[in-house]
Amino acid sequence: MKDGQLKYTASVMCADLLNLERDLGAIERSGFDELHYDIMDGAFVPNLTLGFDVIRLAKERFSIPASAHLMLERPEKYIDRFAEAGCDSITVHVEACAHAPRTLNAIREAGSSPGIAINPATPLTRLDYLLDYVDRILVMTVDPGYAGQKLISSSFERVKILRENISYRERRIDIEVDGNISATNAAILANQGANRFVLGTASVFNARYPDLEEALPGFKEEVAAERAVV
Ligand code: S6P
Ligand code: MG
Repeated sequence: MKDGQLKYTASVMCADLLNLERDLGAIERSGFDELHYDIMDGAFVPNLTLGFDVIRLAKERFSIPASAHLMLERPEKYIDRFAEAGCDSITVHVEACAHAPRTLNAIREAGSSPGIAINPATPLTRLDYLLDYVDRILVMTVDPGYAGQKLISSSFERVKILRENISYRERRIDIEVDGNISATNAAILANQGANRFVLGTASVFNARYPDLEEALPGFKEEVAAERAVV
C-alpha cells in the first residue's frame, strides 16, 4: 500500500488528559484520520481508562472521526451507548464475544463501522467466518491494557498472514495495529499489509515531539524513509 493510503489514529489515553481540548485540537489540525479511545473494564484487561462522556464531549467540539476500542467483557451490552456517544467505529475483541456475528451486526445497525480486535496469543483462525461482518481487524501488537509496552515480534508475521488471507478471499478490510507503533515498527507492519496505525507513546506522544501539532507530519516522513530499508 502506498504511503498516502496509510491512516493514522491518535490514542487519546496517551494525550495530556488535563489539557485534552488543547491536545485534541492539535491532533485534528495536524491531519490525523481518527481518534482512538481505549475503553477498559478492569476485567478483560487489568486497567480502567476512558468512557462514553469524553467521546460525546469531544464529538461536540471536534469533527475528527472517533473509534472506540472496547477491551470489555460482554461488549454487546454497551454497543448502543458508544454509538449514541458518537463513535464512527466500534471494535470489540474476538476473545470477549460469545456471539461475534450478532455483536458485529448490532454495531452496524447502530450506525457505526464494526471492527474485531485480536490479542497476540489468540490464533488467527478465530477470525475465520467473521470477514463478512467487519470493516477493520485490529491486530494487537502488545497485550492490551497499558501504553508504553514492547511490541510482540510475532505480530509482524500475523499481519502478513492476515493480509494474504483477506486478499485471497477478495475482501476489503483495514488492518489496524495497536501497541508500540514506532516508525520502524510501523514501516515493517505497513510492508506486511497493515494500513491503520494507532499512535501513542512510541511515536507522537513522546518528548521527541515537543510540539504535538508537528508530530504527525514528521512521523509520516520517518515511516516513508524506513519502509525503503526495513
Ligand atoms: C493498549 C491500548 C493502546 C494504547 C497504545 C499506546 O491496551 O489498546 O491503544 O493506548 O498502544 O501506544 P504505545 O505507543 O504507548 O504503545
Ligand atoms: Mg487500543
